[in-house]
Amino acid sequence: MKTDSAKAPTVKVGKVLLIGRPNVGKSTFVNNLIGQKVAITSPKPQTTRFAIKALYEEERGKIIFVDTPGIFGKAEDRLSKRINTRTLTIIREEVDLVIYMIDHTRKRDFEEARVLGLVRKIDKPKILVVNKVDSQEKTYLPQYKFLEDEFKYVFEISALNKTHFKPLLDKVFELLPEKSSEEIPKDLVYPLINLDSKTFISELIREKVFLMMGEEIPYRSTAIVDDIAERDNGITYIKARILTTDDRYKKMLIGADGRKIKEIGSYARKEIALAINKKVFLDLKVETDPHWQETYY
Ligand SMILES: Nc1nc2c(ncn2[C@@H]2O[C@H](COP(=O)(O)OP(=O)(O)OP(=O)(O)O)[C@@H](O)[C@H]2O)c(=O)[nH]1
Ligand SMILES: [Mg+2]
Repeated sequence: MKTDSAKAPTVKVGKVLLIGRPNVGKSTFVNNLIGQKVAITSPKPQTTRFAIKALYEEERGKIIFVDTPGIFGKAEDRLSKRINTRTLTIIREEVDLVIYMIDHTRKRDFEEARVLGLVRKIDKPKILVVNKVDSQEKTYLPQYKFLEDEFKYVFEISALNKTHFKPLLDKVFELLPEKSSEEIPKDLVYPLINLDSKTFISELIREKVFLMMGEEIPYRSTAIVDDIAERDNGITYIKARILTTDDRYKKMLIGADGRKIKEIGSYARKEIALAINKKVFLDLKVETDPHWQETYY
């Protein structure tokens, strides 16, 4: 006689590490899979500076996606070094599955080889994801073909257009361990993301700096939220600063007649208001702080 029916129901539960070079689309994938912006994205490499853990939940189970900063081959400045070190620590954390993401529109290089070297050392089931299949740019896919011998599971997706997510997600669920509800580890029942609201808002501001400022400035700047206060009139008042290493960057961030900072502030304010579903007043200033990389990262 069957006795299975007496067993507690099980679901698939686990942590999935996303790893890849900067700019391959890791954060775009997590956001579009979860259906909400949890990690900021930009066309510039090195957008993500710390691991973001985000919960994906559906009837099959729960997955924590760990979106990591892209690993750089050469970490020249202090911030890059610190980001790399932190990412290396994160990838040593216990995970159940690894998604190694590549961008076929970029040549393989020693940076990619370094990431592959790290992936090889992780003794967990692995999935190779080729991203940006929608892209019309020149493809370097032949340079990555050899990976198909190494990775048992290969999926081609467009993180941007959300295509081919289903077969990938089916495979992720298939490979994750099955657990009864009592066995679900505590850290797998986060709220949606592991960031507090100050950090989340500062990330949204930082994203606008990445999107609206030229080459060097995003890497020499960060955003800090000092205060979030609900006023009686229903408006959420946010006091924040953009810190940058040098007076000349400060000047560029402020712009002629303060136009640039106004533009950054207005773009950020709209998105924050949308994210927290409240009216927002954003008091945003720019300050020079040559040491922010030591103080805040
Ligand atoms: N065409 C195309 N572009 C994409 C796709 N996925 C991401 N991108 C773009 O690639 C750029 C980098 O995306 P991110 O998600 O910030 O990349 P990341 O891997 O998180 O980068 P880091 O945080 O710097 O490591 C952005 O401009 C995205 O819009 C895709 O499927 N197709
Ligand atoms: Mg990212």
